[in-house]
Amino acid sequence: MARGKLILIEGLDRTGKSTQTEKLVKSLGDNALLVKFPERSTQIGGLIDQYLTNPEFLLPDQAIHLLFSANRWEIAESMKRSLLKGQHVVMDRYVYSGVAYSAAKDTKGMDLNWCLQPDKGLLKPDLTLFLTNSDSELRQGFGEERYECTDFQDKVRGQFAAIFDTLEDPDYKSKHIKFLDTTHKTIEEVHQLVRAVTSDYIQGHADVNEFIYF
Ligand code: NYM
Ligand code: MG
Repeated sequence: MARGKLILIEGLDRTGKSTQTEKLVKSLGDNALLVKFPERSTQIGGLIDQYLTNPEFLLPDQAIHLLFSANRWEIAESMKRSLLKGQHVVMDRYVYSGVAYSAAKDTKGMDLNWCLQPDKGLLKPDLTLFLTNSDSELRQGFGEERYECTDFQDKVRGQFAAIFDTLEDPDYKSKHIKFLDTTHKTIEEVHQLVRAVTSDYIQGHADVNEFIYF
């Protein structure tokens, strides 16, 4: 039986990832599963949630980085089992967020390469949809969590660009990563785009069964 595809929707805060991952999973029907990172319901996820929501809960930048990665490793095996059963797995954030948000802190030694190492060996997405949006109202109205402010988001944007321009393999990038500009588009218009790109990919790669790894 053909394995399912690992599909990732990535981007900065407030670019519509959660809305779009939910809509995509629904449109794929019974055969798809939604996985959101960080997955806050596990033990490690509980620590991550405290770090994000409580400004007094302090951790060294290296430690929280490793917890975000460990949170992916916690779920890695069950994701692989679902894919092997033929289910598509749609993720809301994954390794690229892990690397970009941590590297944006400018902590000594935590460059892109350092940040990627703990995720080495995780499954690589078959298809990444990277959502960008330059609607000016998105620059206001961030939530209350750590990282949710304009200055830091600008730094994260720079790190995402550096990942895709210098860290990621150009051949992988051209085949497996699509950039979708959602500026001035409605939720439904973005969904139609996301759906079209995803269905094309699934149909065009129906017979590819080997996995790719970071
Ligand atoms: N985040 C997310 C990281 O810093 N590293 C990671 O590995 C992941 C998966 O968590 N501002 C950050 C980005 C977000 C925050 O995610 C919470 P969300 O999708 O806003 O709930
Ligand atoms: Mg958020």
